[in-house]
Amino acid sequence: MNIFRFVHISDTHLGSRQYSIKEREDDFYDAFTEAVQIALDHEVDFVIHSGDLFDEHRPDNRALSVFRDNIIKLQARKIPFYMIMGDHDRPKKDDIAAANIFDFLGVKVLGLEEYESVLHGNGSESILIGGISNMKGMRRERLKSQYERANYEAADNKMAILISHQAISPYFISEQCEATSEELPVNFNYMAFGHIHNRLEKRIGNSIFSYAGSTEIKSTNEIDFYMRHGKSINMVSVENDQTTVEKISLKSVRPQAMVQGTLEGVLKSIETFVSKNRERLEVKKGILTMEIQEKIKAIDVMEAVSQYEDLFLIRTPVIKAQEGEKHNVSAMTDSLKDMFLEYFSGDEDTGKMAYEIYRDVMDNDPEDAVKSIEKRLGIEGKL
Ligand SMILES: [Mn+2]
Repeated sequence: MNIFRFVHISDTHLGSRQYSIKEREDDFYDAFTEAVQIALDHEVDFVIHSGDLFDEHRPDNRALSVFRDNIIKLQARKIPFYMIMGDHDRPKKDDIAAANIFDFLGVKVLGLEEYESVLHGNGSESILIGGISNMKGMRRERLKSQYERANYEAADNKMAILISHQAISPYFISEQCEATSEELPVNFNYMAFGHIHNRLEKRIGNSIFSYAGSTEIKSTNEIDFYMRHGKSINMVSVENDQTTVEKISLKSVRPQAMVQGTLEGVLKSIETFVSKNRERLEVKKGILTMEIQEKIKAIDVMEAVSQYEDLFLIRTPVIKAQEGEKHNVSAMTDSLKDMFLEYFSGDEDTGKMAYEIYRDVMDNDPEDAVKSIEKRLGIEGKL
């Protein structure tokens, strides 16, 4: 029988603690545990994870133990866990991936520096699983040739899945993308992608390309999408050249309300949110983020919203009293490049340079970052 069923999970960011709230760390564990339970309940053949399993390359011990506990459950049913590294959990050059510690429990980390594959199953009843960990910064230029290699290998296999963790245009702001959709391989039945936290699914010819999305809300700019579509994982089946994907919603995700305006306006918005989402809030208390656009003391705002303490964990409000200080709360984490340009306003070259140096540091191992910065400043080898 040539059919394989698996779940595609992504961007679980175990160990992440949003807003420094203790409950927010547990939420990421809950969502991952729920995702694994779905895999167990559906008796899948294997699990695919497309990167950012952990929030950091040296995860906290709790994050490691939550991962271990879940992998033990999968191992007991002989369900292997195939994964790659995202930009968050990719180890430094001379280290191994944290997830590698659990290789004896059926965890297989694919392709750290180049494309790598395994066959799941036997002979004619097998499926090729190829993967390449996140390639950005200095590694980015190698991505295209690795995709070509992957494509070449997939052509020889009847059924094949690719796992990758990249920003692909036009699905994301092009300045932050490492490849375009035209550069993707075409011979895979399913392309399991990670990195973009809002879910996306595209049919490309006979194949399906999908960002499964993060399992919890990692950043405030995911809140809108979450409130409309929820968070989910993909249940995928590949049968010869037919691929089908079903989105399965996660129930453990904590709802979040982000509201702004005068105190009176904010109170109205909260009321609307509560009446629309009461069911979700009864599963798990929500988180309330407020920006108050009038002159008022934070303590008075907290007093006014104290009636919602049973439904929300309430964050200290941001008060924006002055005209001109107003800005959209959800836009806070949008284009970082614009923030740099704004900071160096009037000096566009310096703004651009600062942003590029920032990217050098974020995207590379330390030695590579230093090299890249020296090159930018024209002082290569002079230090
Ligand atoms: Mn991520």
